[in-house]
Amino acid sequence: MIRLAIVGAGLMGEDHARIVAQNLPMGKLQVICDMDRSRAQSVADATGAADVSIEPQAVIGRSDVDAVIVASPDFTHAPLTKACIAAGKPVLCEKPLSQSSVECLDVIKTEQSVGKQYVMVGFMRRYDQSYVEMREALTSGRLGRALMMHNFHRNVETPAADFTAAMAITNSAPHEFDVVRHVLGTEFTSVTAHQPRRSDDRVAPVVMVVETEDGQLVTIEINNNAAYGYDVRAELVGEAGSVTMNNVAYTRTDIKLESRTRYDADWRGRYHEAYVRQNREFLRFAETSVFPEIASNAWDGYCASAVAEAGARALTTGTKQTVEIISKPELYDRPKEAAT
Ligand code: ISE
Repeated sequence: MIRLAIVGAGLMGEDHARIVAQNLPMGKLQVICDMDRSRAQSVADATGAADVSIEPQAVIGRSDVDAVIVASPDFTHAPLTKACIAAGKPVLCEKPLSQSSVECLDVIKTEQSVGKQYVMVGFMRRYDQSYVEMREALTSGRLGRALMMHNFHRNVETPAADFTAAMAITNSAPHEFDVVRHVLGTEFTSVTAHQPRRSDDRVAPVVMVVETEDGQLVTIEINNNAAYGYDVRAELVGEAGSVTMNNVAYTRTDIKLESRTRYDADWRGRYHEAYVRQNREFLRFAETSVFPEIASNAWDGYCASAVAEAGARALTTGTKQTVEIISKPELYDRPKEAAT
């Protein structure tokens, strides 16, 4: 039994707590921590967590806490993750590890200094069955060499009034940056970013074209104001065929010459199964110290931030930007599986 602390009791902290309470009997919710005690208490009441706190650093150090899920605001992710490494506690940090690649490198250095991996980054799409099957089509060789991957990522509306086009790249697109690197088994080399014009002052879609070191082209559309529903799609094109993600809906209703399927309002329903799989792997990692084969690690968190920074520069300058990444530290070496 792994005794878990969840730091941050907002939308994602609450979702993680529910997933552990309802789906993962090998985890015990020990502490829910939030700067707002009443918010922590209401999540604890709903999920049966043993205790609440408003002190994240103290929680990380508690002897009755074996592992930590960090779901607090983005700017706290790296410092709290470093505190977990220092305390020798496995940590599942919500994405992004940091919006700054320099800060991600700081986390990497902290892990290198202890010579062991403690950090899983919450890029849950790696566990989504659609991407699992795309990756498998490549690694098995069935699809031939990968040529392109097209991605659409649409939200109903921006989460906050001050959400900008740059944030579409640094906050939403990291999911695509991570999962595309994972599916293709390669690194990005350059990015361009473009925007159509809207008729109002809402954030317009951002369309990126990203090149990989293996010569593939990746298109990514982020539309944070798509209005109609939460909609993520992708198509992986290889030399021998293509794999397209189906919309996930349990039913279709056909009435009065019309056919309807539903969209989720946000990602929690669409990726529920992926979150459950990810969190199960995290608990196993906490129990066995064996880093899960497909999980995102601190290096992956760094790569996602480095591409996002290049993407944001591409948008501001209107020019193609090189993705600068350092060479991968040995600690993060994994066998390269994708067929070339
Ligand atoms: C948002 O930033 C997220 O973090 C969610 O995981 C993602 O699915 C959503 O579409 C993003 O906008």
